[in-house]
Amino acid sequence: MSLRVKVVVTGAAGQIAYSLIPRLVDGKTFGNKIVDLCLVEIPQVVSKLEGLVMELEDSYFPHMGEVTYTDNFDEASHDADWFLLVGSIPRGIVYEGKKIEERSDLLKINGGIFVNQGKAIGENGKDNAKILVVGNPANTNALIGKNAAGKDSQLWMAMTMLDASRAKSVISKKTNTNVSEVKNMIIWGNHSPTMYPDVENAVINGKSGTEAINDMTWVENAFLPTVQQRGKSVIDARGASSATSAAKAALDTIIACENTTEAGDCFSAAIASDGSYGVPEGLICGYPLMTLEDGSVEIKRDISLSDFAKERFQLSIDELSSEREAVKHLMK
Ligand code: NAX
Repeated sequence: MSLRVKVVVTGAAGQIAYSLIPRLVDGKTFGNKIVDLCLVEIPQVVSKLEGLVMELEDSYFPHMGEVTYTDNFDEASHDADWFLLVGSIPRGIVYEGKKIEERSDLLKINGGIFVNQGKAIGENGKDNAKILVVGNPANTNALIGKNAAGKDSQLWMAMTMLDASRAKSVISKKTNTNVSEVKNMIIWGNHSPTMYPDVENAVINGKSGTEAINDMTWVENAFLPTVQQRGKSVIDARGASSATSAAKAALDTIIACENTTEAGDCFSAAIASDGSYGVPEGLICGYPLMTLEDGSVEIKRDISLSDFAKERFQLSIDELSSEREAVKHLMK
C-alpha cells in the first residue's frame, strides 16, 4: 500500500458528502492506494467537520491517510489528484436577503465560487488532476472552473453518472434484467431536465437498446420524463435531494476514470466539447466516455444518433449555450 492519492472534497458537511467521504477511504474506490483527504467547508460550518473526522477515525479504515479540514480552498488545493466539488449554494435558500429560486440566480452565485476554486486548482492542483463538479448547475460551474484554471492537462467533468444509473434502473425494470446488464448508457447534454438519456445506443443483455425495448412510445412518454425528472421525484418523496445515490455516482465516476473501460461499454460524464457530435467547442457537455489503457479519458466517437435523438440532444446543447452566455462575464 505505497501509492497515495490526495482528494479534496468541498461541501464536506453536506448530505452527499456524509455518504461519499467514508467510501473514498474504504479501499474500493481507489483500490490499494492510501487516500489523503482534505475536506473543505464554508467558515460558518467548517467546525462541524471535526465531528466527521472523529467518525472517520472511529471507523477502522486501513486505507485512510492524512485527514485535514479547512475553510481555505486555496490551501486545500495543493498537490491534489482529485477534486470533488460538491459544495454549492442550493436552490431555495435565502442568500444575502433573497430567496434563490431561479437557475440564473444560482448560476450567478455559484459562478463566483467556481472562479476562485478554478484558479486555485489551476495554480496548485497536480498537472493531471481530475475534477468532478457535483454542485449544481454542474455543467456550467465546471465551465467556469475550467476556464479559470486554464490548464488543459487537468480534466474537468460535471457529474451525469447519477442520471445514467437512474436510466439503467428504469431500463432494467422494463426489460427484467439486472442493472449490470445495461451497458453503454449515455447521457447527452446538460445535467438538467433537458438531458437526453439514450436508450437506442444502450446495450441491454448484449442487444441494442432499439431492439431490446422496441417501444418508442414508452421511451418518449415514460422513460425520458422519469429519468429527466427523477431528481424532483426524490425531493418530493424524501423531502431532501438525492444524497446516497449522488454519492455512489461520484464514486462510480472515479472508478470509471481510474480503470480501463471495457470494450463495447462507456461511462457518462460531461467534459469540454472539442466539437464532437456538433457541440460548440468548450461547452461542458454530457458525452459517452472511455478510459484508455494509458489512463487518459476520451470521448467515444463512433455513436450514431437517430433524428429523434439529435432533436432532443439539440435542446440540451441550446440550454448549455444559453447558460454560457449568462456567465460570460465570469470567463476570461
Ligand atoms: P447540502 O446543502 O447538504 O450540502 C452542501 C454543502 O456545501 C453545505 O454544507 C455548504 O455549506 C457547502 N458549501 C457551499 N458553498 C461552499 C463552498 N464555496 N466551499 C465549500 N463548501 C461549500 O447539499 P447536498 O445535498 O450535499 O448537494 C450538494 C450539491 O449537489 C447541490 O448543489 C445539489 O444541487 C447537487 N446535486 C447534484 C447532482 C448531480 O447529479 N450532479 C445530484 C444530487 C444533487 O442534487
